[in-house]
This record gives sequence, structure tokens and C-alpha cells, in this order.
Amino acid sequence: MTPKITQIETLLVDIPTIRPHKLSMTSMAVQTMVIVRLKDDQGSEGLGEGTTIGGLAYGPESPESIKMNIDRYLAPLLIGQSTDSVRYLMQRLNVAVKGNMIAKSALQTALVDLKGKHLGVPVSSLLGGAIHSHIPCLWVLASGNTEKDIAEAKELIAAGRHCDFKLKIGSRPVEEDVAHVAAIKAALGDSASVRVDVNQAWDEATAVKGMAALQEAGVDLVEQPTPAKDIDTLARLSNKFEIPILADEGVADSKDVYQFAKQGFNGGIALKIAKAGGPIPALEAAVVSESAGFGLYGGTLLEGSIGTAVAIHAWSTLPTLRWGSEMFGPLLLQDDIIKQPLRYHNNGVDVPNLPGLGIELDELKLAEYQRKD
Ligand code: MUC
Ligand code: MG
Repeated sequence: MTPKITQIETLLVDIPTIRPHKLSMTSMAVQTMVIVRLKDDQGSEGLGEGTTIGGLAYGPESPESIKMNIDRYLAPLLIGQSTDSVRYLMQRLNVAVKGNMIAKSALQTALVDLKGKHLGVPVSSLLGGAIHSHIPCLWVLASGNTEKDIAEAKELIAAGRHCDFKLKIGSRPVEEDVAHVAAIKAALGDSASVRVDVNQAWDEATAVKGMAALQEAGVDLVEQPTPAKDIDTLARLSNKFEIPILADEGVADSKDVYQFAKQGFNGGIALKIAKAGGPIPALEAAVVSESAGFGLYGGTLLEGSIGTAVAIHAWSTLPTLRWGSEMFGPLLLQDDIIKQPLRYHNNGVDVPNLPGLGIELDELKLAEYQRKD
């Protein structure tokens, strides 16, 4: 008999970051994750995670809304259902509930973890099978201080942990930001790829100025320089400069990718499990991106180990990640709630190959970081 879902528990977990992480819209000193524990009538458990950045600073879902909306609206649609078809269960959620993609992603993660455990196969196998066992992974320099960022990058290059770096800019005047980036690129030289993420902070005129200067400084990629909804602007910029643009906040799922292609965008796409609503729709966005000739990038919303692991499983099934990935979320946190941390080495991270996500919760750590009120 196929197992039935009996219980879905959500927990808010707060873990401090190793240093303040500064983005154009917020500065993070702590990361909050919504951890999902989905149980069946045979005593198995699937783990999921829904995580965003800076409360409501990044997008329309907050950790608290993710938890509340799972508890109140989404979980009741799954309780008592057979675990047989993940697609059927997601269809039930999508028909009854609009949006809430991070909450849906957390549930889809728990469902594929559970399914993988039942079948004794890693999540990557459920998604068609891994092509890669190691995924390239960059590091984000976001202390806000040029000298600190250079020292941090040099240490990581020497340790062989990362050789590609993304810099968070957009909160300061464009001249200051460009000077900061150019100094880091000059200090690291050709051995390191330096990219920037503006997180929508520039208007088109500022972007024209900023991109010309970043191109001159030898920067490899500019992520979401202008507002998410301004697809025409991003398309114009992508055809104006040699330096490529990576679309992030503007593109969540396969339909968005189609729209980008239609409006003449020419660049890369940051795939994110959380934006798409889970690993399955994220891979659908990858297929349309590849058809449109867009280079792929494995993106994060700075998830902890559970959200990062499911993304790594998904990206491992893609033939090529033109821009690599940024699945470094767990490394930004002071501690972890799983027993065996993900393995970062050789400028990347290993794809777990145990059943399900390949992750085991550390109950003591979970109790330590679980929000109490
Ligand atoms: C984003 O917009 O890319 C990814 C890495 C990071 O530092 O922030 C996130 C969000
Ligand atoms: Mg981004």
C-alpha cells in the first residue's frame, strides 16, 4: 500500500550569519528558515525548507507568512493523501492556492525527500538522474568593505573552496560601487571570475553608466541591474553591452522565461527552487531557458542545508550550468541543523547520493535554533 501523509509540522529556525551579509535592499545578521517535517503512516519523514531574505525585503513571502500559509491553507490539502504522485499533490496545491511559491517549494522538497526515501534513491534520480556529482559553487563577497572582501576572497582561493565571486552592489552611488568592484577585480586578477548582483537597484540610465564601467573593469556578469518587472529594459541592456546580464528577480518559472525570450532578452537565467515553487518547475524553467539559448545559473535565496541540497540534486541533472552556481547558503551560517554537512571542496559542492535528499536532521541543533515564541 502506498503510504499516506499523516502530519505536516513547520518550524521557524533562526541561525546567525558568520558576518553581516549586505544586499542592496537589506543587511542580514541572521537567516530564518521554515523547516517542514512531513510524516506518513509508515513512520517515514520528508524534510523541506522555505527560506527568503530579510523578512519582506526581498519578495512578497516572509518566513512567518510561509509558515502560516502552509499550516492554515496548504498542509490540510495534503493530509490523508497518498504519497504516490508528487505532481498530483502539487496540482492540488496549485489549483487551490495562488502564488506562495516558497511555501510550495518547501512542501515539494519534503515530498520528493519522502519519495526518494521510500524508493531508496536520491532525489536526483526522481528528477531524471544526475549527470554530475560535483557542482561548481561561487562565494558572495558582501561585507560592504573593500579590504575585508579582498582578504576574504584571497583566503577562499588559497583554501581551494571558491574561485568565482559575486559582489552585492546597488546600495551606494554607482561610482562608489564601481570603484569597490574594480579594486577587488584588480586585487584578484584573472585567476578569479568577478560578477556583481545589483538586486534591481538601478534605473536604466544608471545601469548604462554602471555596466560600461563594470565592463571596463573586467567584470564577467551583471545580475538583475534594473527592476524585476522591466523586461524591456533588461532586454535593451542585454543587447547593448558585451558584458552579459543574468536575470534573477524578473524570472521565476518557465512562463517568465518564455516572456523574456519573446521580448528579446539575451543573457543568462538564475534558476531558483524557491522562485519556481520546487525542483520540478525549476527544471521546467531550465528546459525553456535552454531552448531560448539562455545560459543557466544555479541560484539560491540563501537557504540552509535542506533547501540547498534539493537545489543541488536538481542542478546535477542539467547538462551544463554556463554560469555555475551559488549554492553556498549553509557556509554563510554559523551553525547547521543537519548531522553531516554538505561537502564543499575544489570550488564546488558534492551532490549527496543517499536516498532522498541524503540529509539527516540534528534534533539537538534544531531544538537549539527553533524560534520559541
Ligand atoms: C540574490 O538575489 O541573488 C543569492 C546570493 C546572495 O548573496 O543573495 C542571494 C539573492
Ligand atoms: Mg540575485
